[in-house]
Amino acid sequence: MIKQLITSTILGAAILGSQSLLAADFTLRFGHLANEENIWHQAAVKFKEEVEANSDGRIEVQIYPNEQLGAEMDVINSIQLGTADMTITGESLQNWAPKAAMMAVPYAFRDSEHLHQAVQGEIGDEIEAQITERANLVPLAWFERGPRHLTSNRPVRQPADLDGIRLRVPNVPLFVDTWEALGARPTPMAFSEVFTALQQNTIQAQENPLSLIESASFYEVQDYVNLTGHVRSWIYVVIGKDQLESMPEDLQQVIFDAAETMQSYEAKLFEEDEQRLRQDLQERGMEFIEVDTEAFAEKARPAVLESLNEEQRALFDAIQGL
Ligand code: 2Q2
Repeated sequence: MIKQLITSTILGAAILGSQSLLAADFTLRFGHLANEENIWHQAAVKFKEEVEANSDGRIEVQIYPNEQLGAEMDVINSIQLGTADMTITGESLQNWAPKAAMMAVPYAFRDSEHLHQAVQGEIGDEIEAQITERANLVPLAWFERGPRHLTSNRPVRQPADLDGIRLRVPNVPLFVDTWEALGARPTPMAFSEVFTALQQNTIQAQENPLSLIESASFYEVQDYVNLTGHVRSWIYVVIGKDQLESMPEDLQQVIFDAAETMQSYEAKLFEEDEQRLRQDLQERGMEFIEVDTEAFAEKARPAVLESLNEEQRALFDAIQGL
């Protein structure tokens, strides 16, 4: 009898213990465009660890870097259809929610502090609300990004130096308008295609923060970082609204808490990264070019203003007033 009891207790414990090996109640498929080297990925891993530990394994997070789950626009569509759950996205959301254009308006933010004020105040709230309303996505965390710079194989100091250069931009209508006005030939393209397109000379330039220039190894196919600093921006980690709401409240709280931890973890990595990046890219052979940023801003400004619709213009003015 005693022996039987012990046996069944051991058996019971074994079954209970093995529960964590069984499928979780919820699986979150989290795809993003950066690779494993990038701090976005490291932040995503932090989120996964937190969620899995704090939900006692009831939620599993699967991370797919390098657009393995699809390009940015495709993953957004997949989340809306329910075949993916989370991603990292920003100004591309203007294709659904026009106010998301404010996340990356050329020459809109004076500095990092100005950007923080916008994101953390009413302007950020308004943008987030529209993203949820129009794209059915809930922003969970935001990351500041380094300024976007133009890379190329010839130095660009003045807008005239662009001289019709074929330039890849993300799927962001405002970027297309701006670069056309500056005298380049912008082409929207998914991030995962950029390296090969540069290598094959289908495009001759691209623009991104130093962080992605480094992690995507663009230094292998581009010689110059032209310090245009034309865009300051932030990005959101988003989850499908339906997916979030399908979870019981205690698990939703686990998600929110993990997102908060991820956000501060990423902010720390971002600070460290920004200090290291320029030197690293120089060591890898890239030359940094000082640019006549005034000339660029002046030439771009009318195109930027013209491409803003009424609601975007109102928000843009509010940002300028901060
Ligand atoms: O160049 C890229 O693809 C990124 O740096 C984009 O700016 C970013 O992914 C935006 O498309 C965000 O929505």
